[in-house]
Amino acid sequence: MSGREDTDPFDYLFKIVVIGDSTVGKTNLLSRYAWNEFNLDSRSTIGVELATKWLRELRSHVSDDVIVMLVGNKTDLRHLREVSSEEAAEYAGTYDNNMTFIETSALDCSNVEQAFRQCIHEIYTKVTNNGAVSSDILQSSTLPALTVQPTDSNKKSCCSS
Ligand SMILES: Nc1nc2c(ncn2[C@@H]2O[C@H](COP(=O)(O)OP(=O)(O)OP(=O)(O)O)[C@@H](O)[C@H]2O)c(=O)[nH]1
Ligand SMILES: [Mg+2]
Repeated sequence: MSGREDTDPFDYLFKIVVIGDSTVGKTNLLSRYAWNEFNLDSRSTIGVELATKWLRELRSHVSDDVIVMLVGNKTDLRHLREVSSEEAAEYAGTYDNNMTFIETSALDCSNVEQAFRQCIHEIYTKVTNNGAVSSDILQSSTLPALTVQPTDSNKKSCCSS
């Protein structure tokens, strides 16, 4: 794109905020996606605390444009499941909530890459549909393929040795 600095490798910069109750696996989801790392004994993150009624809080503080995805983590702990996939999907899909739903395991890598890719893709689609891209992209009949660069160029693929 014209005017872009040679040193800037990005066309877009999207911010993803991971919120939820303590110990649900937010830090490990991020570290699994970004560095393919998992920590069985991770320390609690000291920072933003949005655990209580987080969805209502989130909706009241952000614009309607924000993409929200409901992630059910720790699917590897099958025997401890408390909410069925169907129940969660139904909750996510209600008109008021209007969220994509996905289940993941940061431990065994299930759907981690897919969750972030889907989220990024939804943001990208929304941004481009809102006309926030240059007209040369909008004028093409098909949008260019979306390439998601890993945070770390040395990142291994999920669960590879
Ligand atoms: N079995 C299993 N354990 C997980 C998974 N994800 C995280 N854990 C474990 O759950 C615990 C908490 O994980 P964290 O990623 O620190 O949780 P968090 O949501 O960041 O917690 P806070 O920082 O306190 O809000 C750690 O012992 C992790 O090893 C998962 O997918 N499966
Ligand atoms: Mg954390």
